[in-house]
Amino acid sequence: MDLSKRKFKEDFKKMLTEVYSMDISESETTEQYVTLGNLIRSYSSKNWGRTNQRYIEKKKKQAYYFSMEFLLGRMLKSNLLNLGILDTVRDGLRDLGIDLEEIAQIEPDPGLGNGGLGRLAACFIDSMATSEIPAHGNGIRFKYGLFKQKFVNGYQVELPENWLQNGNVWETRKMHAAVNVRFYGKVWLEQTSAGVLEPHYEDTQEVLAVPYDTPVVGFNNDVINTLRLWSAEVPPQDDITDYWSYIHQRNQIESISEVLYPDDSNYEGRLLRLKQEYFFVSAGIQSIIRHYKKMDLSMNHLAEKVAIHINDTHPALCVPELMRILLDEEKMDWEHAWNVTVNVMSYTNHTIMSEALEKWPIEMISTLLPRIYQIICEIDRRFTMKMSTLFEREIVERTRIIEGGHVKMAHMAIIGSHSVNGVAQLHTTILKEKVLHDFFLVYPSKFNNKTNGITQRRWLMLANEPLCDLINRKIGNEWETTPTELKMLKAFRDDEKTLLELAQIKRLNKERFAEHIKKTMDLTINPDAIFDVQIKRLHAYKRQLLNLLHILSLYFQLKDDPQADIHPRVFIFGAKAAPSYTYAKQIIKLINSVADLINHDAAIADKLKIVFVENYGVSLAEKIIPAADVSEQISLASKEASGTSNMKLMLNGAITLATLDGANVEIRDRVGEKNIVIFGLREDEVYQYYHDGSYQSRSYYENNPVLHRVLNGLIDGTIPGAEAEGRSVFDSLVQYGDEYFVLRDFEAYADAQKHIDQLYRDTLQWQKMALINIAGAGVFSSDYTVQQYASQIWDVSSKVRNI
Ligand code: 26W
Repeated sequence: MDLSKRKFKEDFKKMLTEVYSMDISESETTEQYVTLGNLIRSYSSKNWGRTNQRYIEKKKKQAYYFSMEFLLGRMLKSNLLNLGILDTVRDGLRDLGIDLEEIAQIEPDPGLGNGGLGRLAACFIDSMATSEIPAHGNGIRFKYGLFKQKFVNGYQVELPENWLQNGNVWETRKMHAAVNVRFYGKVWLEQTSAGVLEPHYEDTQEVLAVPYDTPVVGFNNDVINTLRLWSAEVPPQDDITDYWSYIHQRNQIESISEVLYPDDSNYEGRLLRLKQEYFFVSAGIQSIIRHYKKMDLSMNHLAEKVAIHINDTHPALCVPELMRILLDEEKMDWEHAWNVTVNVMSYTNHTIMSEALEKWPIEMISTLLPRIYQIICEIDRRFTMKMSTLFEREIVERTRIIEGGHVKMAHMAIIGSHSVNGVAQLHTTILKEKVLHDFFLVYPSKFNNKTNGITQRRWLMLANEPLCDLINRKIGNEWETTPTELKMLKAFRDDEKTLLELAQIKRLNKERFAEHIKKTMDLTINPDAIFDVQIKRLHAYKRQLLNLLHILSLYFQLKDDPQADIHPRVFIFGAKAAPSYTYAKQIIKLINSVADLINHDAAIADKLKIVFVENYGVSLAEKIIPAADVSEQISLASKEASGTSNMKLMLNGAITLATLDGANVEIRDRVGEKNIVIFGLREDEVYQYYHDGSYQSRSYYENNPVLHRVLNGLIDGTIPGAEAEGRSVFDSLVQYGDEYFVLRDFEAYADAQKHIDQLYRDTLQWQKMALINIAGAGVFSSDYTVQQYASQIWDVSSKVRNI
């Protein structure tokens, strides 16, 4: 948008007076933040209305991305950037004696997600608006986001994350768009005079779903889409007969949108979680149908105007809910309704971990959602009947929805969608050949791959301005809208001046991060050391333990030989563990205890340091990633569906140290063997071990002297304060089979780390690798990913840019 500095300053002062009746000199950062937020909203409101108007006038097909999680991060600067007024506002504020950075830090970081899946949804909505795709997000407005993590004596402690405490400048409550969601009760079907079956309900509990809309600003294009998040409230009541029971009922209803479940990849069959899932699915679909009706088209054409995306299985109830509306409210017959539903729905799988697969006890679903359960039964009956004529019994039994007393959500999502995709090539192959092989036999053409991506706006333009400036000086800024143009950087691969500039920028970012660590943790780290980063949820399959065992081996090496030729390293961890995941919490404690030991060992000085940042999330990621030299992507091959921190780190010039898992495979293909360090078991070798059951972890403990010493270190008192955790981890690795092949991959990992150490010593060579990584990162822009969803799955328009 066009905005002069002069106009901005006037607007800002005026808004400050309007909102707070204040003068700049009296205002504090909080007031300045709210004022700026309001101003940005007023700047975008015209285009927000216009975008919606355009979609309606042109009767555009629109896509709705249903996701339990949107891990947005702070929005102030990203809105300014996308509106094209970041520099103007920064300058204008400076004139007024205000530091934009300081204001930006005041914003609470809305942590409405657990990890990769939620952050992907946030990158997607940014890219959808930027790619001019008519698509919106639909989710839950959790009052409390993912817990705040504190370390107390090295242990993770969870505190509530009350992100709405001081209000939220970005959202608008839309009372007129509220809908009712029905739970519990009895339902029966009665034939009408016209001969159609009509459901009748008794004793239901009605919940009012109130939408809060947030604008999703496209980058320099006047497009503003919508993120609609639902909040649960008590429907208005004329007469309250029993006050106390009303209060009780209100608490029960409001608890639906109270808190995000802090588990990723470990499903918990709690009733409240099922309520959350149906709540935002039903509210979202009702509001889509309401909107569709304004176009005055027959329900038979719904799939020509609406696409609904099911982000993992959490919103899989979309399938029976749309069926319910088409059958019960729109009086369609089953075949037509089913046809429309399948054409509207598409589904993404984000994990192969079997413990993450949601399945709900029949009893629970049939009590909470009696009508939905009837419909699920009918979908299941028709599926098994039809498939029995085409496939052997075992296949039908293994693919049906209702089985073993449970409703299997992934099966429902697959059967009810026209498209099923994985999130990296390897992941999709594993789905087709292993995890969902039966479904692949039944529906081969539904399966496709859409490799994940990240938004270069947040993860480069905002997080790493110095690097961004360098890139723009070298190749111009076309890459901002056509990220593959970053490949032009390759022309500078042998340009010493450019490589040294790159080194200087990394150094600057490392200094800044070091300052932050000094301030927040009172820990001194040396910017000349290699900054080695592993940031992701704590999970056994991601193998933070492998990293830790290697650190211990370096520690012992230095204790034995203080002159050992090891380049100084700072190992940086950021990770939250699910509160109920005991093993993951033990690993956190262990890392913290080893950090205590090493960081305070005067003999080690600054050769080794461990920084485990508290409360890792989007805002911390923005600080860590630009400062990273090494990107740890060391999950057991076959287990990480894609990974996305691998892409963010690569884009910021870190060198990837990885197994051939998830999208690491595609990163290797992009940059070539020489510009990435690969180690460890391959996916087929892992499956071979599963097949022949021949892995003996104990033999690695017994036969590798380095590993032997490191593992003994866990149980011989070397690590003060973590005796119980050391024992538990030791046992899991040595006695109980080492489920994720940590010991099997240890030697290869240690060798790979040695290789990194050697490579880093040659600055020019290292920066050349970094440059090739940045140059190759463009294909992993979520702009391309969503453009492929738009054209290949949703069939909605987009501004396609060539890869
Ligand atoms: C408790 C239920 C549950 C189950 C699974 C909650 C959350 C999940 C998610 C699917 C876990 C998740 O975030 N998966 C990650 O998705 C990313 C985006 O596709 C991938 O990059 C990661 O590899 C994958 O672990």
